[in-house]
Amino acid sequence: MAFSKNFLWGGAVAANQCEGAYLEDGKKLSVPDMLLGGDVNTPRMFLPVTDPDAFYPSHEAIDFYHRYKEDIALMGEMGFKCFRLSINWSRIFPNGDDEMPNEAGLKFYDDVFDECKKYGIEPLVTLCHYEIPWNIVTKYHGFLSRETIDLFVKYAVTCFERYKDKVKYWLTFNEINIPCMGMGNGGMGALYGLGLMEDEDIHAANPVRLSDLKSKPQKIFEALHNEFVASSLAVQKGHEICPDFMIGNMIAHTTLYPLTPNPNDVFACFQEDNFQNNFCGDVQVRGVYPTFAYKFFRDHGIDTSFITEEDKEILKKGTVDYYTFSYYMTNCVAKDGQAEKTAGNMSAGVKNPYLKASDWGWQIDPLGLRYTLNVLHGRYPDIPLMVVENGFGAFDKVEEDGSIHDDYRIDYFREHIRCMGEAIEDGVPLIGYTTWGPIDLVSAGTGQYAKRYGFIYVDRHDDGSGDFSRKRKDSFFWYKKVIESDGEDLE
Ligand code: BGP
Repeated sequence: MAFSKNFLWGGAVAANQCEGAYLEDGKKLSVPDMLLGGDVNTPRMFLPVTDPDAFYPSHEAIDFYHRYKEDIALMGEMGFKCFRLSINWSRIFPNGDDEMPNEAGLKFYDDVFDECKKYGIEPLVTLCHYEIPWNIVTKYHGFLSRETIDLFVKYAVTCFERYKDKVKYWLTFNEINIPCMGMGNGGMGALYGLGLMEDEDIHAANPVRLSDLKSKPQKIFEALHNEFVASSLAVQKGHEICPDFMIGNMIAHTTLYPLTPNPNDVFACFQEDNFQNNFCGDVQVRGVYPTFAYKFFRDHGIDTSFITEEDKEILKKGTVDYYTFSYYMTNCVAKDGQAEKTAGNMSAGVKNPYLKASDWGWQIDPLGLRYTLNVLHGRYPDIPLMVVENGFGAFDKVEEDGSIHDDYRIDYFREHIRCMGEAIEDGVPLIGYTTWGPIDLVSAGTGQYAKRYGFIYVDRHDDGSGDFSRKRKDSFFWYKKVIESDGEDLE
């Protein structure tokens, strides 16, 4: 049997994409609350002030805040061993820099973790899944300010102390490498990941497309450095509070292949892969900046005096206990910029002629997951790995009798799980798998509800209609069987 009895099977969500209740019980605005919905052809827009007439998908999301009991019961019914969720920073410190935490926010997550426990579900908690309080963006320019390091560490310590008896598995920042997508050209990655915007965008008179935000690379890499330091300090504090904590990093891993065997393509791919996929992991797992990062900074005229000797010590002492990543697709890289492009998670890539893609242009590559797991184990041989996001965004159709036949989703998962099992047989220490969006939720990239990932359907639509009721899709019963059989029964 490839999968052990204690393999962590489950699903993953983010607070801002499922909770809603965006100003309830003391919570204040955070980054995603400022974003409108788009679709595959329409980018999400940012509005500096809340427009009462506009539709903001995260404001109500799927109303998990009021329905978590029903949702966790459904996950329990599927046999989940693990539920990855994030704490919304602005529920705990509504402005990010408040003196005292907000008790109502702390209590909400106590209740959620207690509910998980009822079903024997282990929570896996991301401290920051794009949920930087809006006040930190406007007052501190996100992680560009070193003060934000202290604010994050105070928030992390508050959570560690409060939940130390309920939560063992933690992640510091979701997809910390997204500012490196597109070689650090700003935009969505800088805002989501670092809370970083230029003043002219923060105070823009008209809506701004996320793809048009223009943070400068010098600021992006300085802010990213501060985030590494914040993450490492949180790891150290967490271990002081509870030596048993498992605290990990989280990387958006879009695995890259050279488009052709032309050495120019191979080397371009090597460089992009290093920068996009390996740079942040190396800092967080090995505790040092890789040499290729310094070369990149030199080539791009980035002054690295922000990497102080004292910070280097912090990075060395605060390395992570396990490496986690999201895996949705692979893309190609070509030296020649004319090659045909395809869409991707936060960044576009070059189309692979051998792969099919989802309706959003994300290429489907199960074997790529086996390859990725082996490559990562080779790079970080001393720590376990976990796939904390993988899934298939698709349009679902509800039949007249209420059933939802999502065999395309089952096919996607079946092949990815098969390849994970093979990777375990290859010798990869994989400890768990949480699918993205076990329940339909708001898409981070497009803000859509119509891009559905769930085993559980939610009656909520892009025009704001729907009664939020939940339904089991065919994939619900299939995944239950997979978990019950420890990954043996994939039919
Ligand atoms: C990852 C994010 C998630 C999630 C997922 C799917 O990048 O960590 O928050 O949303 O991608 O992407 P999307 O929602 O754009 O389909």
